[in-house]
Amino acid sequence: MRLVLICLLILVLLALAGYLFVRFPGLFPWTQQQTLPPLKPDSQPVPQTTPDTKARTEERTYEIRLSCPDALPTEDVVLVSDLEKTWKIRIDSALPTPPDGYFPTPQSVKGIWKEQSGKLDQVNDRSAEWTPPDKEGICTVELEQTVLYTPLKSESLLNRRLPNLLFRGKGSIRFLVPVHVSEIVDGKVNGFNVGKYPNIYDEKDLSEAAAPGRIRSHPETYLPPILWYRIDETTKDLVIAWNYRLGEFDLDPQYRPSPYPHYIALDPNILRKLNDLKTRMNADGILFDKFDILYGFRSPGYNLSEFEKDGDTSLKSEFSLHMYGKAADILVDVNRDLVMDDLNGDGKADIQDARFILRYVDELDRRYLLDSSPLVGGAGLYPHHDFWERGDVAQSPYIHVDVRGFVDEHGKLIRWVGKNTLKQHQQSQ
Ligand SMILES: [Ca+2]
Ligand SMILES: [Ca+2]
Repeated sequence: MRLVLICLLILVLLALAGYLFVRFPGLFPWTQQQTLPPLKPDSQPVPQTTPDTKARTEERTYEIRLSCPDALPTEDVVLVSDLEKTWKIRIDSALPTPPDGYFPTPQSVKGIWKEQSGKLDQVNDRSAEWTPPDKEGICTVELEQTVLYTPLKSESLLNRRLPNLLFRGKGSIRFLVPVHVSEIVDGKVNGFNVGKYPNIYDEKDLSEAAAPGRIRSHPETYLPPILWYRIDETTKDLVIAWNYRLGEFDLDPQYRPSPYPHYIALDPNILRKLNDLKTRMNADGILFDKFDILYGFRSPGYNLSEFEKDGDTSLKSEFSLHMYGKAADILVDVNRDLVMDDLNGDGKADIQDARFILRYVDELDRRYLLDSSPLVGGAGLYPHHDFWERGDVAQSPYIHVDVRGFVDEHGKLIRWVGKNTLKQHQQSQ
């Protein structure tokens, strides 16, 4: 009986101790470390199906390449050749790719387009449309984009704690906006003398032309240019198409000094034609990077004054297509001695080397004619240029090409051989 009472007392004490332990654990501090171990926060793998907002996010950068599919190809600046047009901009580069262990498609792609000037409309995350401003200059359009990748579910189950990956990308494209003809007042724009274009509807002006009938039949070719590109220290070296720089189409300031800014007209088709010609010649193994341009644009202010000053020896004509930005006098000069290279391999650099290029121009122009392309044009062979104002610079044979857009009244390509001006010049000394 006494033993039973002792057992009952022990049971009551144990029950009381159990009650106190559950109800007031603080009374048993020596037991807490064992009974309440701290939980490790990452001890339980959490399967992911959507971006884990609690997961660590690692940031990376990448580069975006933008291009304008309607423009001349260049890595540098887009030559805006139409102020009314809306220019499409697209992303040429692919989205960044994540390393192994991530969903192959991003969880989100967000883009913000920004324009310095002009009007910009975002079409979607991959493209936008830009309309030029009224003001000339270089305008930059930028795209900032973020691309979020999340780890694959299996990676989490394997207890590999991969972070979310957030790629930040940046890209930009520049446009060279020309000034409109309406800014030319009294033949001048920002101090630069453009001069006065001959009037194609004036019989007196037409009477000076070598072939007035052709001008009457194709007035659109001889209307004063609408757009004018500013050339100064910041724009002269801009690559506007393939490897051609804007300043190459300007008069050489070394020999014709006049302070910047200069302004030139430039038909993008003359650049396309030079590139077609170069590509065709390269295909035949005649390797060079680009043509050297003796003359690109010549303002009427310069061209007509030279014509009037020295009409007998000058090669400049009253309705020269150089005044319309539709012509270029070119040579191939890989060895950089300012003289046409010996392209036909006969050991001499003379008019035969210019004729060698002309055969390719003939082939191109016949193709353009079949395609009714506006790139069809005239071409002339010259044994020497007429840069008397250039002092002792070496003389070179060269070829004139243009994109007048028509052939003669008999349907034949317009071709001519220039005067041997060096001889005439020397005789006149
Ligand atoms: Ca040479
Ligand atoms: Ca030769």
